[in-house]
Amino acid sequence: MTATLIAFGGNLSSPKITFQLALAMLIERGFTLTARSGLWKSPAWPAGAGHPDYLNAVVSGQFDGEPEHLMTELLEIETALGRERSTPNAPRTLDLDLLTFGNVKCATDHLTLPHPRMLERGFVLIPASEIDQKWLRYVRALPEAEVRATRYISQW
Ligand code: PH2
Ligand code: MG
Ligand code: MG
Repeated sequence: MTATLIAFGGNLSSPKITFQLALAMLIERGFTLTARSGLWKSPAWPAGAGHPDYLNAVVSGQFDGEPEHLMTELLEIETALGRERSTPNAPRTLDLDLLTFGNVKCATDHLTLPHPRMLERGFVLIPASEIDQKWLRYVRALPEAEVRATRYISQW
């Protein structure tokens, strides 16, 4: 079993319900949940495109298998829950990003670990820091306005 961190995001339909369904599907596929952040709301990044606000969350857990296998499961769950792929950063029902997988470092066409942009995004780092305080130092390095614009909503 390998410890792993997964980010959830969405800004179409009902992301809270979609996240609940996605987590249940992930558990059915062999993921063991150890902790989950609350639900956080933030403006769509990058600013100015006029896209709806996002809901985001991060979960940690254990997975028995290769990171590519987990990545395949994440992509299948996204598709099953209505994700359509159009242009980068287009609004989406569900985005499941593999952030870390044990100490694995890799960069292939399908998967880069750790996630290359995770240290730049408040909507990932703020929920992640609820689970593990080691991410707080990166939250402190974010622009203050970004932190203030990321609001706690509820458990889910
Ligand atoms: N995901 C994106 C693009 N922009 N903005 C926020 N606030 N949250 C996201 O999860 C997000 C985004 C593409 O994955
Ligand atoms: Mg993403
Ligand atoms: Mg993604």
